[in-house]
Amino acid sequence: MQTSNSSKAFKEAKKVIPGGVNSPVRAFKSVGCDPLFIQRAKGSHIWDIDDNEYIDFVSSWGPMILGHAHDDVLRAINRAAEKGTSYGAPTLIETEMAQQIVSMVPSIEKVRMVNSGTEATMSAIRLARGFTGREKIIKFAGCYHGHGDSFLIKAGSGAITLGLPDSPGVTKYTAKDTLTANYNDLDSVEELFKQQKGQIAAVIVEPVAGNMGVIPPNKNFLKGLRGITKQEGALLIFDEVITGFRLSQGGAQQYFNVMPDITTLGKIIGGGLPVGAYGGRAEIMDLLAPNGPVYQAGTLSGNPLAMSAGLTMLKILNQSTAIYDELEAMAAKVEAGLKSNAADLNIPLVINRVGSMITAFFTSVEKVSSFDEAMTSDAKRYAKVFKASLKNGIYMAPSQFECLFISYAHTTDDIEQLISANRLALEGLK
Ligand code: KE4
Repeated sequence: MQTSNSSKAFKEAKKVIPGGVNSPVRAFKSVGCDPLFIQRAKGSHIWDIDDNEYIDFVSSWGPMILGHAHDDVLRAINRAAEKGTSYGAPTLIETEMAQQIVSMVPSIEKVRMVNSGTEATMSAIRLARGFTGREKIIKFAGCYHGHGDSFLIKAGSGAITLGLPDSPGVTKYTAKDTLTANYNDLDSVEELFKQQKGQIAAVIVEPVAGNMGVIPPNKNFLKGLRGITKQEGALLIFDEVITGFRLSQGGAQQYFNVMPDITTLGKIIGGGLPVGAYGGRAEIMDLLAPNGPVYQAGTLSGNPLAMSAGLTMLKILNQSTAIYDELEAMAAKVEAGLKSNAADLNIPLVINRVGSMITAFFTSVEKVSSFDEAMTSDAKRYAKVFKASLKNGIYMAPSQFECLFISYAHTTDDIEQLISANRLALEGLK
């Protein structure tokens, strides 16, 4: 497999784009090879600019749950584009989109559209601070909520991958208002509320951690957070940018039956176009301008093309739970196949999966249910498996600390190819 055109393109890109990419994890830095430049995608497959074909398990980091270039989504975008691309004025499809989200996400009575997951989480904590009149927030080490200043403290995703969990440029005054607890450790949360009595506006959490690799919530973790925040008069924010519409039609809050005060959304909601959103009870959301004093705005928020793509996707997902049953069955097959490969070859591996979100941690610890346990992973081993899999036509996240996503477009044959490529890659570790 030759990828010389991608390497040449990367060289060119680095002359005019910092690091040659518009988002750090795309640079393949932690897997030690040049990134592939993609020319097109359809269904579960993508092609790079050297015409190599791969089965895609990155799914654009989550949005492509129905596969790439879905015919209905493309049709919707084209139809919308013919009428113009942006008006900066209210449109009927924004109301329709909001009604769709309200009908699917149990805790949301009102929702505001923005343009990315980062914008959604930044706005959600501002709203929580405005609603409670408090200034501090609690996040969890290893969780990633986008690149807003308040979140780049012990952050996950690319920040871990590149070893930059606390970014320069975040002022000490901002950092002092972000308290960090440990995922799956309710005591660490209670301790912070004790120390900072009456000062904490919100706890923001990925209901299933996806940015330190997949870490499921322990049995009472989410319910425990709900209880502590209620008792302390703080808001609970579920960052469902990954889990929203992925774990079920109502996301993680429906899957685990725990209701947050504010939910942030992204990825799937845009059908591959730039969309984020945040929503919650009307009494909270009505604090937002122009109704209330909490300001948030966006030139392209609710963009008609993005709404058309996202609404089409949500309507398909909302048609039947059979899609989620199918995703579950395929993902369970992947989990079983990877586990049996590792057992046969005696390679220490911990596989975490919730629905169609999977991570294989290259570590010999018994379980990975915390940030510290995730950090015992051997990123070099992951890199070797990543590159060997790529050579066998499997495109996975170029980082140990991300998710492998199963989409509705994946076929049994795709899954079998993943499992056999993984076996070859593990054999290469021997
Ligand atoms: P965006 O601003 O990238 O749309 O969303 C930020 C965000 C917020 N919350 C969660 C739980 C997220 O996972 C993300 C973004 N996820 C990463 C990958 N895990 C995006 C990939 C990238 O940074 O290029």
